[in-house]
Amino acid sequence: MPTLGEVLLDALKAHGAREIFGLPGDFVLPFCKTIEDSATLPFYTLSHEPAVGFAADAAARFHGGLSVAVVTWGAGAFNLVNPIAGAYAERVPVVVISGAPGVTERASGWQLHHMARALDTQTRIFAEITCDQAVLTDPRTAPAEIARVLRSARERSLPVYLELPRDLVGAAAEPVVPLPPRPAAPEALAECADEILARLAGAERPVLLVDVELRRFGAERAAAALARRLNIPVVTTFMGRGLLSADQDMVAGTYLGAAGQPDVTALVEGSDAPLLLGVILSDTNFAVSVRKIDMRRAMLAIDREVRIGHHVYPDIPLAALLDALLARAPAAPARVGRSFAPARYPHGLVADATALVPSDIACAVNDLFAATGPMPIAADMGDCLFTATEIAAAGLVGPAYYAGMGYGVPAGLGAAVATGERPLILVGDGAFQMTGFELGNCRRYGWDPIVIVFNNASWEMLRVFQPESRFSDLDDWGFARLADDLGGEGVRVRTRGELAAALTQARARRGRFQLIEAMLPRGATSDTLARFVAGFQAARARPAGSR
Ligand code: TPW
Ligand code: MG
Repeated sequence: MPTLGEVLLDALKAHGAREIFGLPGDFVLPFCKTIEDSATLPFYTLSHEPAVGFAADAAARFHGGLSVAVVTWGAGAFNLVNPIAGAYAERVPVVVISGAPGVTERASGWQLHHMARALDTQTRIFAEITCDQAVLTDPRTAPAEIARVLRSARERSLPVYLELPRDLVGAAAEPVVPLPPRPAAPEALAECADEILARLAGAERPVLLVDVELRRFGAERAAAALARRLNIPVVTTFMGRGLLSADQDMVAGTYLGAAGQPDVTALVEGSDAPLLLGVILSDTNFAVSVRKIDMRRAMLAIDREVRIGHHVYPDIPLAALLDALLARAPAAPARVGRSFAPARYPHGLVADATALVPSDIACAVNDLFAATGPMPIAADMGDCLFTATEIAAAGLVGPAYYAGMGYGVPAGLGAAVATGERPLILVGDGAFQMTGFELGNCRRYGWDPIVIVFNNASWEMLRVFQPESRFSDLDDWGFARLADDLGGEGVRVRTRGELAAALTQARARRGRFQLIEAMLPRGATSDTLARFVAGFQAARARPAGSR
């Protein structure tokens, strides 16, 4: 009979996990040995657990399935709380596997090292930020528990938690039998699809607003097909930026409310039938809007539910809904002619000696991609994320809703693993201070991302909201010079010409990470961030109730 460690790995793979990120410790050493010896899934170790969580999160986002974060109990797992909270908020199915004291140690009644308070403290904390959990203390029941937990992760596209006592890794266990997905009730699905199509057909200005759940459930092409069939424009949310990259002709842009392009904002806010597919109703997605969306007319599909007006259809998986809509949608376009212009992005950077501003970076990247093809992008929190919305859609991941700093660099490493392609990482100097050192792991694994550090020696995002505070001034750490010692190559650029040249050179050099440190003046923000701040302040200035 196989061991519990082995059947867990086989089950992860059978449920769509493709890789494991981790950081070993004694409570998880036996399982890490099984990971390595079995070679069921590739195993990448990083330097600090937050990076393990962010890398797994980004890998799951890019390949659209489960990813795995393996850590030791207590000191290791608690370091994973923030990335998993972010994954929960942004609906990413990361499987947390924590080693744990053995069942015999658990019974000893002693305080164990790494124990914060009680044996179950960690489990209870993770229960808040995962959708299903199991502590695998019995090899006989473990396979069924693993099956349930992994199905939950896939069905809800949320993180889950498994705790594996170290003395059970080698215990004999039956293979995990995957549970069948729970389907939608057919009549409810049919009624729901009919109601949506009737509302769309009766509307003058329908719009499809799409967000990350579409990618999580592999339903982007179906959404694009529906939009094409009905000739309805598609707008992505801020979170959903980069969705439908294979069907860009259908995408009118990114909805940023008052901070966005006015024609895109008008499409959404002026719609009399907005269909919101997988949309997280968050303040970054919506609060900057002046009028917001007319929610009485909106149809919202999220978390296996569809809300229309004042009623709810439960148990409607997003992919099943799209299939049902496509099966019923009229074959001929209801509207003739295109009523929207596809999104526009800045390009044609003048490569002269003018000092850089953030939007120049978007422009230079657009030029680079146009010349040499797109790259997957990982962006951190900060103005780099707003700048990323000015880059013509490639695959993009960023913490657009949870907004946690430190995501960008490790997420780029996860992107390298998940896509097999060379990623572009956009990160501010403040965020780079948090997790930039993870680039030191590139050489071991042969990753060679291009990293653009937006160095304004500042927490600029904080300064724009509270300009008087001196604590937002950071030191200039000279990141380009660090690159060599970490196994990469670095260059510092100050002008548009230097940036364009550095990007071309970075693209041509393979095998080592390429760090471009873009020196930006304090106080200079991207065009998008400037609009976001203006919209935010205008919303704040209005009396409550009129927002
Ligand atoms: C984990 C609060 C949001 S943005 C920001 C802070 C401190 C400054 C970012 O500085 P950076 O980028 O990276 O130099 P830029 O463009 O603003 O100059 N701790 C965490 N997450 C968040 N969001 C904060 C603090 C914050
Ligand atoms: Mg900064």
